[in-house]
Amino acid sequence: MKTMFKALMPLLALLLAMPAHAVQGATEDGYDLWLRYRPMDKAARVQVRAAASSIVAFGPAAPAGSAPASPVQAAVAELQRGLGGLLGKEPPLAASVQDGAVVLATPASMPALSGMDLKLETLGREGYLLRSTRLQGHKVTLVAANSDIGLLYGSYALLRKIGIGAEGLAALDERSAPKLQLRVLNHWDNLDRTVERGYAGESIWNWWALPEVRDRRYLDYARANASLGINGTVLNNVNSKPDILTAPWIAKAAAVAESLRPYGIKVYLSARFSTPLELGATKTADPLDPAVAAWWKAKADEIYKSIPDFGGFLVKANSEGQPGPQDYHRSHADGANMLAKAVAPHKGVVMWRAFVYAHEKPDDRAKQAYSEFKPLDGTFDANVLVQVKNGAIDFQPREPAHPLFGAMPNTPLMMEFQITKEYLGYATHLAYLGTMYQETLGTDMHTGAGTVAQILEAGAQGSKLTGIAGVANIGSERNWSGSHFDQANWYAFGRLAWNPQADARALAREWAAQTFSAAPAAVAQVTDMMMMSREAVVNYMTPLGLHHLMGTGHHHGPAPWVANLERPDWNPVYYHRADKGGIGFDRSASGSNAVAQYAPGLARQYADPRSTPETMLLWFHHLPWDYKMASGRKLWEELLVRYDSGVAQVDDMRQRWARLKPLIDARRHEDVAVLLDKQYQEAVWWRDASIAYFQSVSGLALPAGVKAPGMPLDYYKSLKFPYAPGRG
Ligand code: BDP
Repeated sequence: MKTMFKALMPLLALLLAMPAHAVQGATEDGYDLWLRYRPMDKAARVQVRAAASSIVAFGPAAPAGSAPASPVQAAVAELQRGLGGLLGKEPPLAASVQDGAVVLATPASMPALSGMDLKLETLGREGYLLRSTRLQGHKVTLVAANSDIGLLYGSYALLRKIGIGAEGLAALDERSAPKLQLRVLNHWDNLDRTVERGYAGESIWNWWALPEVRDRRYLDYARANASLGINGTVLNNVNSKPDILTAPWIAKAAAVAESLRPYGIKVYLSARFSTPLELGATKTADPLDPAVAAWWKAKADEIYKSIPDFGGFLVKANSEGQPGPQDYHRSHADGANMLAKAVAPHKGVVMWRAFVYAHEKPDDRAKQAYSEFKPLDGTFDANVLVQVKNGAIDFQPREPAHPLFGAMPNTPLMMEFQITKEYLGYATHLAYLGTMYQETLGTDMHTGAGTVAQILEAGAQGSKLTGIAGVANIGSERNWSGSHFDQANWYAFGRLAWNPQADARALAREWAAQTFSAAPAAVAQVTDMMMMSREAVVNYMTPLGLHHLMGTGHHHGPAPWVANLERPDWNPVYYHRADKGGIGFDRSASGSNAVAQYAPGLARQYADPRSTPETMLLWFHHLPWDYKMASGRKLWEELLVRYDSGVAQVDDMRQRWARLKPLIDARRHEDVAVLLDKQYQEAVWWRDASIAYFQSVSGLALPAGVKAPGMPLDYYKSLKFPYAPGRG
């Protein structure tokens, strides 16, 4: 007994030393996301309570038990829930301003604000101000905004501040307004509830049961998004079906829109360009045909009758087999403008995707979007945004920023990031994408307009439209995203949509504190894991600028050997071009000259392997295997080092996570540990298969100390995954 007690002593000591928030929730399943609101430690509770002991809001309160019907009701409900959880006691609603109250007010609901020099005009429609101040003689925590939705965003910001353990509220003075106007999720959700490139179960939209049955989850979805400032969602896949625009489906979309509206989230739909033709309503889908334009106009009117604040259409046209205006020898602008005219009277927008490439064109796939869209600059209607993927190929683990950013100054460009990890290990691999997003957003395009973030924020000449989209990683699994850490990518996307210049590390820290534990040791360790995670994936999958090496169709696992697909630009060999002489895609002037699509400053940098960042070396250059790298190693050796370091980084993450066990609730700790083990195995697989293949083409020996692949190349080639998820 005595020895047992002795053995348990260190654990006991650890438990006693831990703050209250560290060890709760042994059975947490991740459903609560970052809105967990677990009790703070006592000292902090006392402090915060003094500044948040009641809530004062104006306007009708929500009837008990019913879902909020307005942003203010949503804000009150969230403050009660959040402060109730964090402080252990739900603050009551007070009828008038009193000491210690959280007061939610706009100049309209509280005219006194106008005389207080709060500079609310700097906040725009959606911004907010948080301030400890005196109001009607009382010391209060003021959440002020110009609109009710600003109050909701401000309330979430206040809860976030408290949740991450920021110092007391006594000297609070913070203002924030979103830098982009449209902050939108793109669901690639099909009408049969499958999700294209989804790894988190079925679609959360239970289309079959809608519109009568509204899953309670829609409300939690709205809360999570509003907490980040996301204000739009495209409900269905860009590979769209005509049915979505028929009356029964419009009714379903309207029901979802109604659930999301109190949270400031507008619904958009992906439209298939040939819809009227396929529904038999017109004889063509030619955008210049008056009957076609009239059909779309009437359709828009019909949608707006059910969804008065409908956001508009997202369109994938003439891309990967989707129909589009080019089928009728019309331009992308002809197509987009026809749809834009249909929604314009209702203040809707068209988000027209620039993700186009055609195998009939022998040109480098990386060049095609720019070649097609740049000449159209300035020809789009005022309510069209061109939605551009972060890079010129396709959501690879690392891509240089798309050359279109900064190249179309007269057209509002919208960023499209992928949150779901189609090419970064599905929901299995830990890869925090905040760093990836920041890398693109922080790229100076050398056009004189600054970084991609600044270009997005500035928008187009003479237009106020700005925006960003993220392909959602949300599904019906309890933890929403397929793994706990993938929630961080939704979070980081949303926070960067609000402020594209935010710092990925700061966001990781915020997320970790709210999601796992606010204990400083846990936050630090989780943040460090997140910050190294994406580079680890790049290292074991696509180091040094390699890209598009994944398995065919499902995109799972390595397949650099694939060379037999119908379209050349679907084959990995098209991208890595490895042979006896060397490896990499020559996009300099001696090759495809894709570098010339960048502004001169950047083009010069990318044109020369010596000035190209090594992380993108083989994206832009084909180099001999013995090319001398900055490290002094030969390219072949460097490649091997990178593969090894990717695997080692996953092992490191695994060990860091194991050490966190005492600080993380048991179930989620176990969930993550299991996935890290699987990630490790898959990292080894990527390394081994890639080395086996590149060795087979280079004919080079493995230097001493490099572990040989575990299996012969043919083994890796023989692996098949007919049931991999996400095929839609
Ligand atoms: C690719 C996906 C495919 C999408 C396409 C797109 O593999 O499922 O339809 O992007 O963005 O990466 O349209």
